[in-house]
Amino acid sequence: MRPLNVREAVRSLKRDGLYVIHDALSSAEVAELRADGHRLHAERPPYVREAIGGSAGFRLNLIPARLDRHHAWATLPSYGRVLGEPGIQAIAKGYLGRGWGVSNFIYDYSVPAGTELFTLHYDDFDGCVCLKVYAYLTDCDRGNGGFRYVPGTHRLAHWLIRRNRRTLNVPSTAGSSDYTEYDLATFLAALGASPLPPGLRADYDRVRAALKTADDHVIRGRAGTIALFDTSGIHGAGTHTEGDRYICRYHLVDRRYVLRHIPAQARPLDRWVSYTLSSIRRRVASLLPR
Ligand SMILES: O=C(O)CCC(=O)C(=O)O
Repeated sequence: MRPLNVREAVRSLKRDGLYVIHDALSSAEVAELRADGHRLHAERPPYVREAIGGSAGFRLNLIPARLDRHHAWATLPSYGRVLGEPGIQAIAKGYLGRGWGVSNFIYDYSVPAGTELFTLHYDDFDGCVCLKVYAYLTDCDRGNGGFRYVPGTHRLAHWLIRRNRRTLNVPSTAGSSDYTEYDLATFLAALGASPLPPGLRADYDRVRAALKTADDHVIRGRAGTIALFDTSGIHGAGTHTEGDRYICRYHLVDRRYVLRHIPAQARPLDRWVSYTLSSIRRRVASLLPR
């Protein structure tokens, strides 16, 4: 991978929720990642889950704990290819803070079906921050379901997620045990109904104008491009009408998420502090009058 400008990446992620690195991976690195995904799809080892699939396309989900259990790391040399890069590590630390971890890794290969691959949405990773490292393994553009991201929407969604927990009770549209997904209509309705703080009002107006042309927010790139994005921002894949599309993505999560959902990845000191604090909280709560 070519050297990355860490400071610029973190600044852009904070401002836009997105940072795109064109031609980040060499063609040999892309070929290695592509081959690993196809091989796993053909072999279907027990540590790989298929989220969707069929004869034409596949979406393979790899979880670090499952790879540990099956002693499978050696069979997947390309996994560390992107994540092991010092630039990616430094960006993850700069954006997510220390103690970040990896919740999962996905290979996603699709052929044209004339349908939208991922409707526009944002993800709530249990109120924590998730940064996706999304690598293009084919050239990606509007015709083959290009990835869309509406810059700046992550700030609004972060605010909404925090507030939703207390008051708004926005219903989710999809999800799993570790994250929840909300669609665009829900997002706009909830924001429209909320008294936004002055700093976010301008963001809201700008974002609403941008959302009318969401299809213009396709992030075009050649194979080897990497898009880093905060999953609280409005994003999704477009309609796939021509050519194949192959991407892989790493889901990186902050320390709070690691402690709650994947404690095996937490540093022993962090685990100890977290355990001690929650014991103290429980003890104090038990002493308070009901
Ligand atoms: O595959 C894509 O282009 C979109 C992926 C997506 O929406 C997600 O990771 O939440």
